[in-house]
Amino acid sequence: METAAPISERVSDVDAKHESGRQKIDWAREHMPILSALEDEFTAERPLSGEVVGMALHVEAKTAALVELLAEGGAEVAITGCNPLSTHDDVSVALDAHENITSYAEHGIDDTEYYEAIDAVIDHEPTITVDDGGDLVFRIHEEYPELVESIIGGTEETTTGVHRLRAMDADGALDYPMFNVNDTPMKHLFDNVHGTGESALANIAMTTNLSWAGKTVVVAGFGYCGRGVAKKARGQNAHVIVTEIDPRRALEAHMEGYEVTSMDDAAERGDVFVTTTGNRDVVTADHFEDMKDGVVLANAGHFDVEINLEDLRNLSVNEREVREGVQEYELADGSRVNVLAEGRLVNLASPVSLGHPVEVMDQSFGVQAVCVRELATHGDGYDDGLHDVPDALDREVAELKLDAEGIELDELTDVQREYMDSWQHGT
Ligand code: RBV
Repeated sequence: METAAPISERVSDVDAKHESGRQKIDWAREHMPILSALEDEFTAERPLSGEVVGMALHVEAKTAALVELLAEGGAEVAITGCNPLSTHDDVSVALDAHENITSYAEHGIDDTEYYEAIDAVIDHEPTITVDDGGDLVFRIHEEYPELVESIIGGTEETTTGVHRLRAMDADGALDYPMFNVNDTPMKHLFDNVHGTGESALANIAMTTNLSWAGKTVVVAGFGYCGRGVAKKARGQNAHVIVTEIDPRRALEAHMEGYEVTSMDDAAERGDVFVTTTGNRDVVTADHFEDMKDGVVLANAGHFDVEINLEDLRNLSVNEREVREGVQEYELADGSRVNVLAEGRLVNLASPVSLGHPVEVMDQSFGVQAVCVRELATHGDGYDDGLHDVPDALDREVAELKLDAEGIELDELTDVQREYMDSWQHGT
């Protein structure tokens, strides 16, 4: 099978890219106290010695800080992107310059090249896999099952990847242990809520240069990402409408003070639509023709399936780029629908995108780092299948963050501990 060459052999101006990539990584590392604390431990103890870590993540500065930490911990690392538009080539080149890191990630590659890069990572015969969206773990199971034997385990970063893994686990088809990083508190309570909320809105604003104030913003899905987007949009003085398919989540959104209605109803009322459902066909032919002229559509879910672009193309009589990262579709009645970042996750795939804020990724990647350490040091203790992140590891990352912030915690007294552990105390 054809596999990709490392990025440094494919792009021009390698030295200049290296320099700007290095600068971006250094800035990020400077603001990642959790990874810095782990760096001291990893360089002293080298817990990942002898491991080969294969990764498919958004290759940009914060991810690079994680990759370098794993290399400092003794691992050989091979990495590629998990989305064709989220890679920063300069960061990819800077990573590739490290003696124990090979990066295959390149911006703007097509589907064939994307999988050639995944295959190139798998060619390193990883003993541990780190995924965002599950492309590595699924590819290994489907195309390289002979490698499963030598894999200790893996980790999964995002909601969509965890959905896929759950389905696989339920079928008994997940043949090595995987940590569900997304669902651990130190990840989704911060990354999905604040990270997606802040970065999706920031990227939509920067890509369009339009204001939130006074706009009607339709947020599809009130999961952790949706509630972050809704909260931050309200904070920017938008009127927020939420759409849901789950009665409890719809009620939560209602009790948070948002207007809740169907997408059919919201279609004609929104100025900006942000999808965060993780599902396909959320905005479709049923909706485009009802929309206001000049409406803005963006997706903040992992895959580019939430806004049905095929439907939109079929309905449109004209299509053009009206601004970098903004594609305008003109419908037969002359009304125009603007789609950002080709319907790919807007906070990472728009031309100005930087992904989630640094501090948030410090937490998510702190969890990733301790999970990789756990696999390298105690991986034998986990059966095949999907596992929660052990609570002690999640707590360790929280404590590192509190330390870095200088935030004090109270401690239970012995009497309090006894009270909490007892079922005999009553009124
Ligand atoms: N995400 N990564 C970044 N490296 O800048 N920003 C967001 C970054 C992750 C986030 O954790 C989320 O779960 C996933 O991207 C969706 O693909």
